Amino acid sequence: MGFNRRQFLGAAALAGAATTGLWPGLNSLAAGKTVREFRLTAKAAKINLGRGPSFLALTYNGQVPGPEIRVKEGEIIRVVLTNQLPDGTTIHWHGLPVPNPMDGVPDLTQKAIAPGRTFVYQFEARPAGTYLYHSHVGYQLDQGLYGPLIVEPRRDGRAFDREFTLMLEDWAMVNGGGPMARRRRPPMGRGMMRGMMRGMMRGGGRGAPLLEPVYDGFAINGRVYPATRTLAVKRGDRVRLRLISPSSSTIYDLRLAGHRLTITHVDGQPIRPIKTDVVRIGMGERYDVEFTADNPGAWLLAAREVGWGEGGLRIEVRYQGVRAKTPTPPSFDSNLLFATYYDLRAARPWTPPSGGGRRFYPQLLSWGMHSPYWMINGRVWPRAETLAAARNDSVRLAYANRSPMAHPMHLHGHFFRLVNPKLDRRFWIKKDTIIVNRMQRLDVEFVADNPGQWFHHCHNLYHMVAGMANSLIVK
Ligand SMILES: [Cu+2]
Repeated sequence: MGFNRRQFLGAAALAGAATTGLWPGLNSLAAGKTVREFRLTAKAAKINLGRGPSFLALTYNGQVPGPEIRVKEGEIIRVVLTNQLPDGTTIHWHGLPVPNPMDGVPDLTQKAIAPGRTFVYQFEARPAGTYLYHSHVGYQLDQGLYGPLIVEPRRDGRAFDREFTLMLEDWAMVNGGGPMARRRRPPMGRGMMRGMMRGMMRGGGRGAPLLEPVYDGFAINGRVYPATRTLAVKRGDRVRLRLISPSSSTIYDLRLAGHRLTITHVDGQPIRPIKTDVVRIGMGERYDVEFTADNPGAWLLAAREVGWGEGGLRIEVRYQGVRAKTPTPPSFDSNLLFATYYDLRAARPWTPPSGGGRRFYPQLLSWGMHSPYWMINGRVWPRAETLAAARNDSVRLAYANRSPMAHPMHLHGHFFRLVNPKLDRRFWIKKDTIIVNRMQRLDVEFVADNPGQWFHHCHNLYHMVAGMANSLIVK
């Protein structure tokens, strides 16, 4: 997304002294640190994804995705957000453990910013990694309010020749975006379940949460193939892709034809590099992958949408000097190497905490058979449980998914570790969003070291709005 970055640096990157005294809890960060200021205006704008109709979406600065925010680890990010929407809005810095008042969850960490008003977010960019920012109000994320957020390490140990940031987007190309789509998709595509969901939709009534739209465009960086920007490589290049999913209700299996990928980071955090043919990426997840350009040609990086099948998300990777007209798509049929969460291990060992209490919270993920609601432990946000932890407690969340869909569960303000009984605890991987497959049991554990009340929810936006959320208080 170099084009976004240039445009943006000219307008906004300033260095200067941080303001002190304005932001509770941030004074200690101000002294002597470089402040990077970015100006974002949330507004409706007509967009075109290069294929299909032009339509009204919600945008930052008139573009989708929003401009790339890229800083160095330890710098202060300062974002001046002006709301030109007819409704309230906020920005959440997905994955970054920011101070609670900066976390951007309406009615939990701040009041939604009213139309016409401006709000300043300011926090230290740490740790390095691939993140995203997005609105946390209603369905605004599915209407276009998101952008990439990259925190570069002070020193990058991994050498590469080219880097591309790819935002993987699901779009309903109607005025107003996702939630305005007429066609909805039931949690299971066919049979009995579909009949039940139809009943639910009729019974839902006004103000009831929506089912996921049937998307008519899968875009990368705001462009639908073949209007996507081809990734140009040279033979011998080491290429890094930062894959980010701001999609609202699509999980992708991605594969690059002609190449094997090496995963180096999950949710921005380094792992021991591991080869894979397929990368599965859920809503809110990020993967940094690399490949060596050792197979000249024109190739497609393409996805299958898990549970839905229909392909659509794709982009071309083309070697310099290659004349082939049509790029070769990947096959998903042969015996493929598929690195799962449980195959991954952290790059560096960590020391599990010894002090602090222990908390254990079962989290049953379920679906209301006769209601349009999605639940954790049978409860619908905001009438949900509050999980409590004292500072530096070790907290375990034990997910049990008793529903017909996968749920990418996301915790704010913290990274958690995936409990992996096959592995020495010191190498458990660090994530902030994790797919819990249907009928799966999966545990995560974290140290509650960031005080405040934090949102915890399914990152399928339609499930979140339909109640699949609760909160964690760290005192
Ligand atoms: Cu869900």
